[in-house]
Amino acid sequence: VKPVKRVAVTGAAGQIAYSLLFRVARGDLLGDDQPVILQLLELPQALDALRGVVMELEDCAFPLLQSVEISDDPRVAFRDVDYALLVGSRPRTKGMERRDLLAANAAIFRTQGQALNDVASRDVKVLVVGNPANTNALITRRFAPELPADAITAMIRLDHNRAVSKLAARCGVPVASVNRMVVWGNHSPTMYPDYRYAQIGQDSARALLADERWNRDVFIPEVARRGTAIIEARGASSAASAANAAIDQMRDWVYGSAGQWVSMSVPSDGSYGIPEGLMFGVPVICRNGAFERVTGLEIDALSRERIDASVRELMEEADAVDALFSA
Ligand code: NAX
Repeated sequence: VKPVKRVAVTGAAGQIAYSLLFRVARGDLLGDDQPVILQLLELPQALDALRGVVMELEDCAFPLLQSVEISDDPRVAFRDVDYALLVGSRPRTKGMERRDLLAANAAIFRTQGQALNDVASRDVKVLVVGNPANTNALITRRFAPELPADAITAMIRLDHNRAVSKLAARCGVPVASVNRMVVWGNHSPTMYPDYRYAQIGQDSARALLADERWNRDVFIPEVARRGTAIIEARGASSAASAANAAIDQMRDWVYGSAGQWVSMSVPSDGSYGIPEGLMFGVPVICRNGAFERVTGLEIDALSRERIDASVRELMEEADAVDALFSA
């Protein structure tokens, strides 16, 4: 039997976690031969609800689930963890200004970054899901200077999966035949789903689909607005699909993406005109427990415009964060 791995999940009483925890416990993240301990973090007022979720986890009798620990203290929840899925964050409430939202999350991710820095495994992999995910990840990194620069990523995989699914449907092919999809930028409406390099089997998607209007008027806006469409239809935001994307992104990072391109928000290395260090969705290939950025792609005028819009938005947030912590 493999030595047990510790997986932290924050926001563990929330709706994404309600799907995520059960899938991690049954082996969807780390494989069906990998025992896990779940270390769950919640706010004090949600611990009672979380106890109910733990009861349900127990009632599944998952063979791989060795134990479940709960806490409202990140220094307890993150102790020795190998993987951390940071799902909980402060949602925007009515009348709340963007600035206040950023400040509330800055406080959360500062504390969590410091705790990861101090008590997590030195090989920890951290995936930030809670919004604003890219900037929350930037803050986490800032306060976890002793972890490797590439230890923290933010989730753009849900947008990537949405883009793959939409392109496959348009071309009438199974999703598994689509490779080299890219989603650039922020997990926000400025994101840029880009299938210029996508392949359908051996063929170029672009050659199969020379319809630039569909790209501009349907594909890009509908992928970017998909989250809103789900809220309108379901009366609640994406949960199972978000949990699924978190598992996809972390599992590929851990076990490799088998040569496939996947989109991850990672610290920019300065290429593609994205300022170095900014947490930005880019194409990567995962192997040997690490991600390698896909380099050398051509950026045409539309791509430049879209990437720059995300850069602007994320730079504004990064500047606001700087101002908060230097004040
Ligand atoms: P819920 O409101 O259902 O759950 C969030 C949970 O986090 C709550 O139980 C809350 O008590 C807890 N929480 C808040 N602050 C905490 C803290 N400091 N420490 C520990 N727990 C804390 O939200 P849910 O639908 O599960 O979504 C969670 C987050 O994912 C939200 O920020 C949401 O915007 C974000 N999403 C990000 C996506 C992405 O692609 N990056 C897509 C899905 C989702 O919208």
